[in-house]
Amino acid sequence: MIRLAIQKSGRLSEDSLNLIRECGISFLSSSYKLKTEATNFPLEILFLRDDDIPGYVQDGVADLGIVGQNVLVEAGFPDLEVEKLGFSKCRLSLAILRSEAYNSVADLQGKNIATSYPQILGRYLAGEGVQANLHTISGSVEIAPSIGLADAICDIVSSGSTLLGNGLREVETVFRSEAVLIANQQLTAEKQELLEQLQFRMQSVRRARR
Ligand code: PRT
Ligand code: ZN
Repeated sequence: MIRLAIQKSGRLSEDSLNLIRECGISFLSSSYKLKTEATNFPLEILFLRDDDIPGYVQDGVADLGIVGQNVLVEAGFPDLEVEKLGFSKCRLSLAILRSEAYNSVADLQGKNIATSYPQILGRYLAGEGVQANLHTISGSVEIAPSIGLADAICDIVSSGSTLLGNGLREVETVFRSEAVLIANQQLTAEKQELLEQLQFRMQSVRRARR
């Protein structure tokens, strides 16, 4: 039996469940449950908040997980990634008020930047030789500039309409993300074999979708 953690309710949930189903795995799903067992594959599915998934897989509470690379890398466990899944594509971008002038990332020197991704942003700015004051906030990052809380933000963007609606413009792409399959690094031989079977099926599903 192998244990897979997926997001309980959010942007990754439906695509994660669909992928498992398309792999030919059946299970009884009910949205209020915390876990469920597959009926035709030795798989247990745990439903968790996405932020908790990398740590649980690192610690072996779950053997496998499906999570966005943004959350995985921010949590500090990039090495757990074993397979790109091709959904929930998005980017982590820097944005400023539309009325502000902007030439290059050097313009952010000494500025206040609000983000939920201080690790990824901090590394990016260090690589660009820019020193800024990062303010970590967990939600509603995009309203920070208009209420005077920050000069810029760094947040997840997909269509860009949230930025537009908050009078912001995207000025730099910091990180590109998609959903990935992650695995604990000390799986038993039996679990490793199950992981390989799952990866094989996931790759077939992706090929068939193209
Ligand atoms: O409750 P839990 O902690 O599990 O979920 P969550 O609220 O932290 O995460 P959730 O469900 O919002 O997102 C899960 C993952 O989906 C993220 O970590 C990303 O990997 C991925 N993803 C893909 C996105 C988006 N697209 C996205 N657009 N996550 C968030 N957004 C936000 C974005 O920040 C913006 O505020 O959606 C808003 C709309 O985006 P636009 O650009 O299309 O307007
Ligand atoms: Zn989350």
